[in-house]
Amino acid sequence: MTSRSHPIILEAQFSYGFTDLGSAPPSTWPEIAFAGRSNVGKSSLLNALLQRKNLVRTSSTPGCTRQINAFLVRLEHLGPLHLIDLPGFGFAKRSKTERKQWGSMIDQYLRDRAALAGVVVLVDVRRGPESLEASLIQYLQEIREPAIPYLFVATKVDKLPAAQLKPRLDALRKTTPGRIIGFSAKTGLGREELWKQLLEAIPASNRQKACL
Ligand SMILES: Nc1nc2c(ncn2[C@@H]2O[C@H](COP(=O)(O)OP(=O)(O)OP(=O)(O)O)[C@@H](O)[C@H]2O)c(=O)[nH]1
Ligand SMILES: [Mg+2]
Repeated sequence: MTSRSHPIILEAQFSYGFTDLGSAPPSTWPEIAFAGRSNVGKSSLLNALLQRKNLVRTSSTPGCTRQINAFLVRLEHLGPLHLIDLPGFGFAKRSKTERKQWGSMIDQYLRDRAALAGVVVLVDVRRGPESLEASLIQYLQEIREPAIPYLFVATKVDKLPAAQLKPRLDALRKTTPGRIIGFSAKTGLGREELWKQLLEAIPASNRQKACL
């Protein structure tokens, strides 16, 4: 790596989408998944992270992402990795059957995807983690040994007046397990810190596969 704190993105492209793990291609590269309520900003965060305006479809209507979508990213001096955009949790407007199907699709992915190296849990900075996110974290700790690493991101920080941001993040840090990074897809705030954490989650064996 150079001295810059975020990697140089050589390529970012849609790789595959699936609704059933059985039909997903084998996991070739480490995967980092982005989870959170509908409309919290998962797809927007991926676009901001990859510095691509419309690579990942976003929408002001909750429930936009309906399948699990994988984006292949090639970074300078690092092996490739997949960033995984998960459909949002807890979207009440779907039918019960559909919600159940979605739940089991995400559940199966988190439980069985061998390449899953970490989960980023997104919460709106104004809401913070609630019981839904707490159950997700607990679930992540139960389903695998060793547990899948996770990290919280507080999204849409640009919606808070600047003077309120630090006190709000300080308050969230006191009550949130593990690390929480403030992020704005609109201004790019938090992007470097998030990249740094993501790269730490990638298995060392893959990090050494430099020079593609
Ligand atoms: N102001 C502001 N708006 C944001 C930010 N991130 C996302 N949004 C807006 O929030 C809405 C939802 O964003 P998405 O990225 O589609 O949310 P999602 O979590 O992928 O939603 P689902 O696919 O439905 O689960 C869109 O209108 C975005 O423009 C942010 O950092 N700041
Ligand atoms: Mg989405």
